[in-house]
Amino acid sequence: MRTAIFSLLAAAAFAQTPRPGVNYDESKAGGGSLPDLKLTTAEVWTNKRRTEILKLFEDHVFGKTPANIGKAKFEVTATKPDALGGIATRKFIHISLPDRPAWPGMDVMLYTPNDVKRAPCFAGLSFGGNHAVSKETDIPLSTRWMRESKEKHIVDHKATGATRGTESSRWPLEMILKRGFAVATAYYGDIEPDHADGWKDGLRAAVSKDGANTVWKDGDWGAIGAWAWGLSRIADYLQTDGRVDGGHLAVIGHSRLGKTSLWTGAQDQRFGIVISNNSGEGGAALMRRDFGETTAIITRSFPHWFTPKYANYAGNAAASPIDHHMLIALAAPRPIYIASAAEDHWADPKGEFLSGKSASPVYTLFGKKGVVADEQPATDTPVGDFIGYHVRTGKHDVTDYDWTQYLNFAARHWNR
Ligand code: GTR
Repeated sequence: MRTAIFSLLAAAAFAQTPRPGVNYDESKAGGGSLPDLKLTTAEVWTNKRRTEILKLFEDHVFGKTPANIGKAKFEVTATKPDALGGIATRKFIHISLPDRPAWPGMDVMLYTPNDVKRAPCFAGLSFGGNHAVSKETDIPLSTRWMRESKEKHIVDHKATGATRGTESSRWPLEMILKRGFAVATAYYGDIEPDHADGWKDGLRAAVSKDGANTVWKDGDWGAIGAWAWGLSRIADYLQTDGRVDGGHLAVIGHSRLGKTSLWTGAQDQRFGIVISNNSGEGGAALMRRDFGETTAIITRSFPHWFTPKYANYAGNAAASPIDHHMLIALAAPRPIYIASAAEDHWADPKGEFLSGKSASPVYTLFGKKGVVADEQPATDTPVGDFIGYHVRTGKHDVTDYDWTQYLNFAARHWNR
């Protein structure tokens, strides 16, 4: 009893302590000298350099997506033509791998605007499941593993009715649909539960010859790679749906799912726009800055997100052949948007801006302009041409302000 009380008190004290040893001092931030993008011509970039950089990210950061996973199957399981008060059609699509029955599959929720014949579409994963993204109460509750939430909406890692709509502020469906865009989303835990052993019940074990006994080696994929694979299967489906303009797909994600969105867009060029919302370390932020979350911290807290080799750069980012401006560059020449939040120091807003700025020369090769601004812009002042950037007032989150910029960015690039 005494020990239990003591450890409760200790845990409470720990929770209130600011993360020790984390640098928030701009004068101590690194990142002055980054690996060279080695730019020559647009042609050499497209045919050679891009592939080399993609391989560096496979070898050192996210691991390689296996080539032999097999063909996915798509089944439309429900269609509601008058969703969201009649403005949209809502569909559920079950994606499975018939040759890999150990993977339980994923349920995509697709909203298409009823007044558009074929709508451009945003695709992104959620942290809480389809029933958390939308407020519509007839959406099946996820039955899969759930992350524990501080608000205690989630009990025993299973979703309850109390979690309906809890992520809806991050997915302003009406606003997106009324601008003429479709939205496709799925729960990231359908692909692979997000904890150290989650892969054993997810895609990675299901497609590995050693199953849950797999020993992950340098260059093997991590959870971010698995989630990114799921987004590409959503793209496969979207390109077959008559209500979606499959030539205009954007991939979007927040935080760890923003890292995922960047890695998806790097590998899958069918996504014509890539959006990173507060992706931070391992995403848009430069690892050499060592500001806020670092490579050492992230590979200690979340080793399962990456290929094992990424941990070699803990405390030694200078030894890494990549930095994250190169991940941004992998989107080129497609438009990419990087968003930060002013109070999200953990994700290093300035480091996110600087990686956009440092990737901008790739766009010059294509006669396009990147982030344009030399300095990080003032709060709530979006900048950029083919690399959009803003730092929004407030915390680590996705807000209507963020979505307004993404919708404007997509409308501008896709002439909507
Ligand atoms: C944090 C992690 C970040 C970010 C975030 C999130 O704990 O340190 O890298 O991914 O989680 O996904 O909400």
